[in-house]
Amino acid sequence: MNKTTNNNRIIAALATPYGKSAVAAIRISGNGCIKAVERFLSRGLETGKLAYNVFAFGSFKENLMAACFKAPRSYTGEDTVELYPHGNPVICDEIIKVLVEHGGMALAERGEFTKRAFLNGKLDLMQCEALADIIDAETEQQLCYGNDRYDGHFTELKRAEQTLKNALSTVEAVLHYSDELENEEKEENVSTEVYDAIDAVITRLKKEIDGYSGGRIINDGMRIALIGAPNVGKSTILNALTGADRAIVTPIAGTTRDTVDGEYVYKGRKFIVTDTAGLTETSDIVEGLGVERAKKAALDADAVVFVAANDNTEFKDTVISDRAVRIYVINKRDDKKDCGEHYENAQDKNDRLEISAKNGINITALKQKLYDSYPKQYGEICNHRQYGCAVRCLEACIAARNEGKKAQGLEIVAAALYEAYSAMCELYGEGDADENVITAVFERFCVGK
Ligand SMILES: Nc1nc2c(ncn2[C@@H]2O[C@H](COP(=O)(O)OP(=O)(O)OP(=O)(O)O)[C@@H](O)[C@H]2O)c(=O)[nH]1
Ligand SMILES: [Mg+2]
Repeated sequence: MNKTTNNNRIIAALATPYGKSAVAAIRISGNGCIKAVERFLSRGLETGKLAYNVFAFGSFKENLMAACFKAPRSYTGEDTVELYPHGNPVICDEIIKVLVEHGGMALAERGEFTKRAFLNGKLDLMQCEALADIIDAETEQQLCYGNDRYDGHFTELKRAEQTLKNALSTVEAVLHYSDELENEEKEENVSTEVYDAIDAVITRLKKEIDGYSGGRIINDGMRIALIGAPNVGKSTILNALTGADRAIVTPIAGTTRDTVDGEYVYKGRKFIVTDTAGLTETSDIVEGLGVERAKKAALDADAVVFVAANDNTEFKDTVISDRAVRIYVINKRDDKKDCGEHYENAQDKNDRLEISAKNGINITALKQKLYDSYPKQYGEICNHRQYGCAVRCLEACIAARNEGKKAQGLEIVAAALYEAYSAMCELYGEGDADENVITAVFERFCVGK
């Protein structure tokens, strides 16, 4: 998407939830909007000042607070107006109707204000994603992580982008401005500094890519699969962990057929637990499909809780991802006492945590064990789009380095470096970013943001 193609129509939207509240906020953006809104106000707006005003049209009248911000010193980088009427849908609908029908404004699309901030260079794409994560945050950790990314606390990737840019211009300068030199001489002119710089970027990218699952888990929650034979108490564990009656529990083996998800937050971290059908050999078609889904849940999980029961039912194994954590739990130990917050004190023999899901014994210990499994390492990358850009950049850097070693010609090195640099630009939404990617990012936002 070409950043200069910003459509400059004036947009308006309710920025607060639709319903009754003390105050609501209506946001308007687009150059010329201050004058356009002032037509309906009893007095003029003063930049950066929130002041009492009256919005009136025909027989409709609303006493409200209003403020305006002049381009480029506003959130969107355009002239903006914010109106704070009473939080009543009838009032807000009427104001927006007047603005659209008589003020020539358009209703804003999802995330359109932030999209304008991006198109006007106020925010990069990574910051926009961080903002969406801040708005979606359900836990303290998600909020901190979003704010750290939004505020630019992670600097390494941006530095790597600059390093690549410098390396690319060095290589291109040699290519374009030393026509009289032979290829080998040109090669020598690209100092080892360029290759050292690429090596540094490779090291950094590998670290970032390794930290991806950590970032994703903070943002989306840690995915836990409960895996075991039928009737060991997996559904009871799901209910105990989430403190809700999520899954059906009966004494009949094979009760759970489909996967059932539940969520909980423990000490500011988010966990998504998937209860699964008991792993068993079966000729029953429905149960067989359930077993397939259970195996898939185990494969997709960040932590797998293998459950056995105290009645000699054994652990069932299944394939899990390399990075996933394994936790072994023996359920139905009804005689054990709750150990409170510290699982170290729990009956944790041979790394097998003994619990009674039915009586809530050592459930806190299990939560603590899962909490301790949260990845310690994470960086700036936390979603699939960002991961894809980082991998593309890394592959191109490795190609540039290998071509450099083989001395196969500077043109090839330059092309690989260009590919690496454009992957970084894509990460931050710089240059001609793909319209579909941009649309997908801003569709995550609500209307009015
Ligand atoms: N005594 C005792 N019974 C339990 C405990 N946890 C679960 N149960 C009982 O074990 C039976 C099976 O529990 P579920 O939670 O449905 O077991 P499941 O592993 O989900 O079973 P499937 O869905 O068939 O795979 C039920 O009667 C539960 O009440 C426990 O800690 N102690
Ligand atoms: Mg079950």
